[in-house]
Amino acid sequence: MINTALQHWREGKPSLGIWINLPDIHLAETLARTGVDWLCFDLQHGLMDYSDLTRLLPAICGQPVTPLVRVAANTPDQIGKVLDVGAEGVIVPMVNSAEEARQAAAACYYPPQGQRSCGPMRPAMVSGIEYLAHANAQIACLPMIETEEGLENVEEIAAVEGVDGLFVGPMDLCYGLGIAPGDFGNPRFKEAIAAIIAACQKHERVVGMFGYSAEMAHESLRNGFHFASAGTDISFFRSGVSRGLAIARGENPDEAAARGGY
Ligand code: 3PY
Ligand code: MG
Repeated sequence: MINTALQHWREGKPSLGIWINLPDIHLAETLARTGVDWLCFDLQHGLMDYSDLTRLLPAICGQPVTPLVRVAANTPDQIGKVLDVGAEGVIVPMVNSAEEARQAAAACYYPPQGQRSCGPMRPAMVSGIEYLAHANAQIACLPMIETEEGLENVEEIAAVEGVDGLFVGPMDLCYGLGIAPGDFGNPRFKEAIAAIIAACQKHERVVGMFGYSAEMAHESLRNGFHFASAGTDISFFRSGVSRGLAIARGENPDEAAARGGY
C-alpha cells in the first residue's frame, strides 16, 4: 500500500480532494476517476455510517486516489475500525490539546509507535500480512483545528509525534473565534489561519483546509496550505445542475452555480 496523498505531502506537492457526504458507491467510483488526489468520507456530518464505508471503500480500491475518513469522534474504536476497512488517513475533528492529538496518533499506529489493535480486515484482503510492515509509515493522522482551545494549543498539537498535519475546519473555527460563520475575510480568522500555518511550518507538518468552494481551495493552496478539499459530492452536483439549468434557461450560469452550501 502506497499512500499517494501522503507521498505528495512529503514531497511538498499540493493536493486537492473531494469531500464525500453521500453513501453512494457509484458516485464515489465516479469521483475517484476524476483525477482528484484524495476523497474524504465523512462519518462526522456526512449522511453515511460505518456500514456504508464497508461498500464505499472497496468501490474505489485500486483507483489512483487516497481514501481518507473523517471520524465522528476521537476514539480508538472509531479510528481503528475505519483503518481496518481501508482508510489510509484519518481526519479527527475538534482536537483541543496535545493530549487529544496523542490519543488520535496512538489509535492510528501499531506498537511501538502507537496502540492500534491488530485486525486489518480489508487491507489484509488486498495486501495480505505485508500490510502490517508498511501500515505505520503509510497512514496519515490529521487532527482538525477548529476550536478556540485547539487554536490556543496549536503549536503543541502540531509537535505531537505521529501527527502528519493539521486540517482546518473553517466554519467551526469561526464559531470558536466568536465571529459570524463564513466570515473568512475577518482579520481574526486570518490571524488564526496564520498561526496554524506557522505552527505547521515550525514542526514540519502539512496543513489542509476544508474548502467551501473551489475558489477557496485555490486561494488556500496559494496561501500556504498543502491540501484542500475543492468541494463536496453534493456541492459539485448542485452547482453542475444549477449551471446546466441556467444555461438552458438563458440565465447567468456563474450566478446560479455560486449558490453555496455543503
Ligand atoms: C468546519 O468547517 O468546521 C468543518 O468541519 C467542515 O466540515
Ligand atoms: Mg467542523
